[in-house]
Amino acid sequence: NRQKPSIIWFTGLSGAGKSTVADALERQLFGMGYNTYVLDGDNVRHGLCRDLGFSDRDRQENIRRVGEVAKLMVDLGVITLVSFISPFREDRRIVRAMVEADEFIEVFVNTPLAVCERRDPKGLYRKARSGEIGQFTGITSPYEAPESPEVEIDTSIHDLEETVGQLIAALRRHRII
Ligand code: GGZ
Repeated sequence: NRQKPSIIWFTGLSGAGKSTVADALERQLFGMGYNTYVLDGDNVRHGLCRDLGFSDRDRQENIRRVGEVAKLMVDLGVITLVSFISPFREDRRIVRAMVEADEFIEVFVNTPLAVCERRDPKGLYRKARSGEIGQFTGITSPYEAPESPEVEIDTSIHDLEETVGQLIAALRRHRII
């Protein structure tokens, strides 16, 4: 199997489905024989970025570090799936510019805020509404939607299997796989 090492960058609100989709896509790609890795808050914010919180500056630094690691993974020949809210357009642009133009696929997980808030799997939206936690993306902290993402998905209208199929097709179209 031939693969083009690249960064598949998932951006979207908390609860939009980024990690679920990235994990399912990784399983599918791994099953097809590709060399893949998932970077997300679970493995990064507890280690590499455990000194960072959710201020604008900390998010910017979080994304910068994740971008540097993703670039190293690409140098190793890996299809690297990256799943962070990454709310700022400028920070995503900087990471995009770190690799070749055809090595960065931005996936906008455009699940409506109302749906994310209804899902509220960790109760964070409720806490954000009550003021228990501050600077929460979509409520008290901004989310800047991508203007021209390579792929756009919405987990409120398509199930996981359809969404993964949509992404596999996009990766073929972009000659990643
Ligand atoms: C947004 C927060 C916040 C605040 C904690 N704002 O749904 P989750 O829980 O599992 O994923 C969210 C995660 C966001 O971390 P990222 O590293 O992806 O953010 S960024 O790219 O902006 O640096 C959420 C949880 O952390 N979380 N507090 N205030 N999300």
